[in-house]
Amino acid sequence: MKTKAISSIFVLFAIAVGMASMAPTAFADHAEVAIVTVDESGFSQACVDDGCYVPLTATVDVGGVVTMTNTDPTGVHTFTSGTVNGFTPSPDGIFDTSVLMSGDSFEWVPESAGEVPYYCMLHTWMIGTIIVQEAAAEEHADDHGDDHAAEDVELMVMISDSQVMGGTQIELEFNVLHLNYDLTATQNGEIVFEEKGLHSMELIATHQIDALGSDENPIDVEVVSLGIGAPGDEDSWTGPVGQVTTAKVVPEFGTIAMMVLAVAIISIVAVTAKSRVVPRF
Ligand SMILES: [Cu+2]
Repeated sequence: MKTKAISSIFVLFAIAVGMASMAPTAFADHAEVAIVTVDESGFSQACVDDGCYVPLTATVDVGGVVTMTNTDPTGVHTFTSGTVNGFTPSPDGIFDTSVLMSGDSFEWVPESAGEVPYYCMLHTWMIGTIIVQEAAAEEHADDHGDDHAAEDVELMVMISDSQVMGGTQIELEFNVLHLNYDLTATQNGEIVFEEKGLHSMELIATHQIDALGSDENPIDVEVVSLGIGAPGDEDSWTGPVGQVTTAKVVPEFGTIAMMVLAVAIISIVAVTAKSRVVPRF
């Protein structure tokens, strides 16, 4: 697998799906989603905190339709998939609206599940995320015989890594706040990192591992969800429990950067019957 040294490209994500009974129209809601730009987002970065795209994180099913519209009367914008590192964009080619004049729209139909970050190539402070989920989640719910209609609770964890001073820094990016999880990393069958009951108040958590992965000796990273909620208050935790995400970490050395990214591999899943949607604290 080729990795670009300079920019933070990741790969990987994974996971999926627990369910619960809630709003019946939940799935219909993900068949299509509309994303718009915030007025004057091209002139100032004032929109950054709340999001220069609305919604900032949009969820859609695989095969659904994402309609991206530039509703900002004061400027032109793009929706370009990829990431921005500082002010340096790295388009990943998944989609690109190219320049949208005010009022113009673009439709994109995602073909695979995952988390797709995007930005505006003209104003790199404008960034957003589209979470593409398996429409199959729906059928799963039915399998549980939950006839009051189901709604997904999906947990996504994106794992990326970089080499930092002789070790590996693992960055976990979650789509929910307050995830409690176990993190284990193994290399050659030996545990090189293991911590149980971790809690992430933020969407991003980083962990330093004192080992380097290589093609021959990749590091396997495993994240197991324990539930979502305040640390120490297990009884009130919701969300997928026991979901596992793994990533095989095989850094490649770049010619320039000390930061090399690697990554990948997906996997997977498990389902729990009891969970609630979008926890709030
Ligand atoms: Cu823009």
